[in-house]
Amino acid sequence: MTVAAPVLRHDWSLSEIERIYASPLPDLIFRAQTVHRAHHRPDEVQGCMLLSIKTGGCPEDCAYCPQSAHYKTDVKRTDLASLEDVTEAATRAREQGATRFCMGAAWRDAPKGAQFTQVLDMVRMVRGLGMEACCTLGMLTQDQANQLADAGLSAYNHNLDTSPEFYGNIITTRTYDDRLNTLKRVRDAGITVCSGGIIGMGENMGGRCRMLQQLATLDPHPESVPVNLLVRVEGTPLADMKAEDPIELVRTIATARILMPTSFVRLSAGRMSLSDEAQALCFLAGANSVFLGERLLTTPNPGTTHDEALLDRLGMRLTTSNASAPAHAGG
Ligand code: SAM
Ligand code: DTB
Ligand code: SF4
Repeated sequence: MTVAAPVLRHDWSLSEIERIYASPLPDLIFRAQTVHRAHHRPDEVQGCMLLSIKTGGCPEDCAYCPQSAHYKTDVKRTDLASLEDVTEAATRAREQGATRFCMGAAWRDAPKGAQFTQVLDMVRMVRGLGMEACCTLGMLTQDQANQLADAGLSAYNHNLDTSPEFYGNIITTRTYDDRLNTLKRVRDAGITVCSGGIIGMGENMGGRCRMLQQLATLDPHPESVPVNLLVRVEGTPLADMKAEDPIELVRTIATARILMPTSFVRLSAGRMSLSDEAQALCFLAGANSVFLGERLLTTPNPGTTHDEALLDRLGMRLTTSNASAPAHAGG
């Protein structure tokens, strides 16, 4: 359900965002719910399924990431998966209720040549199954973005991850501007943008608001905004971070919902460390998508049986219709 011509703002100031974020929780949730209900069905969440199509050995040094070659983690490196294996996984995902299938690869940038052609084939296959297709392959050239668009890619995931000021504490092998440039290429190719970040990496409230400001001042807004709670993986520099207060996740989601009313806000990584009640609060705050299945890319996720039971308890359900790509202009 969408409402005609929503008023979307792209000029949010940091102080405005901080005021929203820090408002009393009942006020914050009320405002987020009001915005949410004007643009989305409050009892539905989209189910997305993730598959790691090329795992580990990544040359980037993202401090949170178990797939970085800079850190010694339990992740086993793999080559690019075969089209056959990915077709099987996508078919299973659809059977489990997913309407979006996301393929992730641990690359600094998308490769040229045969491997890229193979990814294009995967995109066509997923679209052929009637699901939205999303990829996250690292940085793209304009030509690669255009080819992905031609293959029918619905969305490209490329997260800003954190605020521009905090970014250097987390990643040194590429810049914030590199990220923004890829997002621009994706947008120019006509692919919808999926971009969000991670909370719980030691940033403060101002940092979270600055990240949200970066996302909400993109014009159009990203159609999809994944909010990840750091999964603290043994061997990564952030393994011993103190656990983030789930209420901060709820506040981040509610603020994202208020700033970007028509976007999908995705409750992404980190659900294994959230109670069902905390997840319910995230839905009240305007999250309208989750990843299904027992695995994200390399780390565990609650799994479909648990999620079905949770949604059932909440009187909610997975979205069954598949808008082949979000119909609304997004932002
Ligand atoms: N290599 C590509 C890239 O960085 O864009 C795609 C894959 S990367 C794993 C996709 C996103 O997953 C990252 O941008 C980050 O936001 C998220 N992510 C990775 N490890 C995570 C962790 N331990 N906890 C939470 N989110 C994580
Ligand atoms: C996103 O923002 N979160 C997903 C998806 N985009 C690709 C990935 C989460 C990965 C969590 C760590 C792992 O499982 O390796
Ligand atoms: Fe590589 Fe992406 Fe992990 Fe960074 S987040 S190390 S770019 S796979």
